[in-house]
Amino acid sequence: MLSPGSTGVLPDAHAQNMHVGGSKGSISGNYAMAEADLLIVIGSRAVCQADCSGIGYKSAQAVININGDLADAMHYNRTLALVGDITAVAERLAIKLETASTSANKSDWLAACAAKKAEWGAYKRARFEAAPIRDDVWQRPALAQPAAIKIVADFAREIGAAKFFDAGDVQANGFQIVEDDKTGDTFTESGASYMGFAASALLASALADNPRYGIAFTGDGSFMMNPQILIDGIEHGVRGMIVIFDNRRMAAITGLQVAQYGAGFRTNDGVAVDYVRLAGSVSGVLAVHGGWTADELKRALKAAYAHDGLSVVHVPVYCGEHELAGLGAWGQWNVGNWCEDVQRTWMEQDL
Ligand SMILES: Cc1ncc(C[n+]2csc(CCOP(=O)(O)OP(=O)(O)O)c2C)c(N)n1
Ligand SMILES: [Mg+2]
Repeated sequence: MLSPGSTGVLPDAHAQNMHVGGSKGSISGNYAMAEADLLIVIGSRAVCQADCSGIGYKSAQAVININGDLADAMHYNRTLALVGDITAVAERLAIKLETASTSANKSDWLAACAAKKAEWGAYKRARFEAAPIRDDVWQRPALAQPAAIKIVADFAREIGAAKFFDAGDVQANGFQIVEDDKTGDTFTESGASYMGFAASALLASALADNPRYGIAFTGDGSFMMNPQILIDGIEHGVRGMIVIFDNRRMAAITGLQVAQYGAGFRTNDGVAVDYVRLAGSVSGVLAVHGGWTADELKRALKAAYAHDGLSVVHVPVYCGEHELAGLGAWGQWNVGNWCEDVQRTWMEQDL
């Protein structure tokens, strides 16, 4: 089970990679978090995005925590802490395990996990392949965010680009979507809730000795926290792309409002912004419209990538109640009026 900051530590298709877990999480990752009777932590800081989402670890009877940080190693009760360099500890353990026999129920557990992973795979696919959905703001069908992000993530893999995910639904959908086979391909702000992180991270690549082409995935709300990146990006010679997923609202917050109170409140507006003209007004930036369909978005990404410098792609996305418009929340989040319940069940488990 991965935390959002550790996608790629094991290839995505590996049978024992149960995908991301936590308050957004996945069907398979959260299943493993809820059902495992032994928890082996490797290097986790146990912050909210990693494992304090209420879903873990209700069945765990014991913890082995391999960690370089003493405080993190002792985060849970009933812990055997193996403190030190993770690689060195893991290597010594692996040598010992070569001669040990596996427990009798291991294959049952792996089969149950594989079934949940297949369920998550089918659930994701339905959303990735969803046709554009009629949207009230755009007054026409537009791609939903999961489908649009998947297209851009696949393009990043094709060209070997680093992916930077901003705060909000863009990030939550992002780490649910990415299917990395190695570390270092995806960067999130790991729960710091720093709106504007993605564009800033892209700008930082201008300082690198060997800069890598990067794609910043950002929402309309987060992008407007830091639009000066367009000027600094040109000034410092960034090569990369900013993709703005525009739902004309702070959808992550609308989603919480609807889930907690049954209504959205002042997290959207009626002000249209033409991000192609806004970004295109900065000399040196190539700005293109991302279109309304998968094919149009793919063409826009190619055009943006062909520009030897900083480019911006404006992708209007659907936002609403349609079931294919989101990747779901599979955990319990310790926020707002949920806190009491989440904390009570957390304290009950005594881990
Ligand atoms: C400075 C700051 N204010 C408020 C928040 C809370 N917050 C987290 S995500 C988000 C909205 C993000 O909106 P957008 O970038 O448009 O992404 P969307 O959720 O719509 O995809 C807000 C307000 C924050 N993280 N940082
Ligand atoms: Mg938004």
